[in-house]
Amino acid sequence: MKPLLSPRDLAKAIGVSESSIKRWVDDGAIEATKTAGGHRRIALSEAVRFVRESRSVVVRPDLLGLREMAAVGAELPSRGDEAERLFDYLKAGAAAEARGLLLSLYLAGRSVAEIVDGPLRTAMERIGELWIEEETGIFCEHRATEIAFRAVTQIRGLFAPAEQAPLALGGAAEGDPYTLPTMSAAAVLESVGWRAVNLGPNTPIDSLLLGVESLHPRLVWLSVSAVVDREALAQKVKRLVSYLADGPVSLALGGSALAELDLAPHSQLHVGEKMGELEAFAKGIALAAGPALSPVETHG
Ligand code: B12
Repeated sequence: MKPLLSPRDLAKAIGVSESSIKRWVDDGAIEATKTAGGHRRIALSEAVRFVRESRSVVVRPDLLGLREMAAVGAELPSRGDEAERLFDYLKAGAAAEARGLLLSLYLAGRSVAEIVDGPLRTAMERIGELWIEEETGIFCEHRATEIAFRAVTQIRGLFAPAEQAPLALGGAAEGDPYTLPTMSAAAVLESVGWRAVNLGPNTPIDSLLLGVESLHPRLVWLSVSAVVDREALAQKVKRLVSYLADGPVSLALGGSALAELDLAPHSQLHVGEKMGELEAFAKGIALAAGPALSPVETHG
């Protein structure tokens, strides 16, 4: 992906004149920096924000460093068919098409949370049923997970969180090998202006605590998609909750196996079934804390 674009690149990418882009920059509709020689340069994250908000059509995605979008063409599937189309790509191992579809949905204005909770989750659910009927099911599942992971990583790469943006830290619990949910949580948080440090799958709760002590995040997320020792993990999560209790750090929990832990409600504990809830929760924290914590840029 290109980190900085010239007005000419962006103009060609969305099929408008270079002078229009320069005018929008000068009017403040597009944020840009200037090179030592006085040339306007637009950050990719800003170009993406503009494309989404102005509902521009990307005609030359390669100029944004997003050539995968060309693989799906200009015609996006209708809402009801998105998951089906993604499932077909994931099942067939069509990596560029899968990435192109998810990127296109994002550039067309859908939020990261909507994409993850919608087509991505549904397509992965269907991928998860393949092993029951097909010998190649597990092969397909592993390949699809890798393709989806890379797609979410690529979307995450479109954000450039500001240094002063609030920090979130999280991962998948110990014994949990699932990579997509926790990576998606990081992408969702960055899409609404947070900085996110994802510790990834199989993160010991004690290591998460060490991370809290050293990084001082404002929000901690924990995704639980697989539980090995129910009792032991429930105890550790309870310890995490009481460690964070009454402090400034909020805890968000979710994941398809979270219910197995049977956690009692707690004022510091925010349980969600979808990424949309994590997004709303993060936005709420930033709003309640006022400008000191408010994300600088919001793309959601
Ligand atoms: C990929 C996958 C795997 C991969 C994961 C690889 C990887 N690198 O991540 C691997 C190969 C490890 C795997 C292993 C197994 N799997 Co598996 N797996 C899946 C699959 C297909 C997709 C999961 C996924 O990533 N989904 C995409 C994410 C984005 O969606 P999500 O997990 O639903 O998360 C959503 C919410 O929970 C929420 N959320 C998640 N985290 C958080 C966090 C916060 C804070 C919030 C607010 C919300 C939130 O938002 C997300 C988006 O809406 C699911 C299918 C399914 N129905 O889920 C099966 C599935 C979960 N697996 C299943 C099974 C049976 C297994 C195995 C037992 C298979 C085996 N015989 O070995 C093992 C067990 C592993 C273990 N240690 O427990 C079953 C579970 C059935 C059950 N309920 O018991 C499923 C449902 C498949 C099926 N239909 O049979 N699996």
